[in-house]
Amino acid sequence: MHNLGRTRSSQQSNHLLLTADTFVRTALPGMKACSAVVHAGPALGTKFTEYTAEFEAGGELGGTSAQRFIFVVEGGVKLEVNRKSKQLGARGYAYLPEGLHHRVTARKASRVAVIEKPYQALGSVETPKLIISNEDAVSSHPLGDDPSLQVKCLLPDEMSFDFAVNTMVYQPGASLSMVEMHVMEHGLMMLEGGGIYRLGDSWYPVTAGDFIWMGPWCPQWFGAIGKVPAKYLIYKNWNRHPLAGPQR
Ligand code: UGY
Ligand code: MN
Repeated sequence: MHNLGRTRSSQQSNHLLLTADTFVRTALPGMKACSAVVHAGPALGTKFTEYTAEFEAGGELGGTSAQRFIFVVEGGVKLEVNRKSKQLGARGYAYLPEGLHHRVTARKASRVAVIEKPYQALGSVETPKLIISNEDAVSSHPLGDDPSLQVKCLLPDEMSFDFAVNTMVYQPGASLSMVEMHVMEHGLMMLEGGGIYRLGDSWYPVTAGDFIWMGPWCPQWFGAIGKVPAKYLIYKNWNRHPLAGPQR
């Protein structure tokens, strides 16, 4: 049925909500049998890029000059790096340092969240190394003292990393304990369930498949609604002084 121009998607100066009905697919250089739904990038004012790579069977991701983080949302991919080959199933992820040549291919139709960011070096601190893992292998901790809101940090707590990627799982009825306002920006992919996201001065119903960008100091709060837990994958810039930059 025609929706007469209505959508939950919304673009505002300090946040963006993109719902699947408004996704537009595009090819990025080097992609084969694969397309990208670009959710956020410098054209929006961000310091990172995030997109969903949608692979057909036999598809391949293109290259990047930046550091890259991939998270398998659905299906599975083969990662070839350092003359080794590794299969990443659902919830498998990898951190690929800037300049490390690699190939990502899919034998079956798959969806992968891809985050890319030019690396911001930190004096003499050594640059981060390759990581290949699965979210299932990471232990969770409660946010604050609320056991109904569990966080998994997918990257190590080390200053060498200039960004963080976490998953957050809210039991039905759980919420952030405060309206957060902070210098970091976020890229957020709703993976399961849903609820209400406060972004700036608006409250949005959100559900699995949605993407949200939150700019620096964007007021943000989430409460999970429904009978199943709500889960999202969330990026933030991290570990760098606010005066650091430009990145290149
Ligand atoms: O890490 C965070 O800043 C996180 N608590 N923000 C969010 O969930 N909107
Ligand atoms: Mn936050």
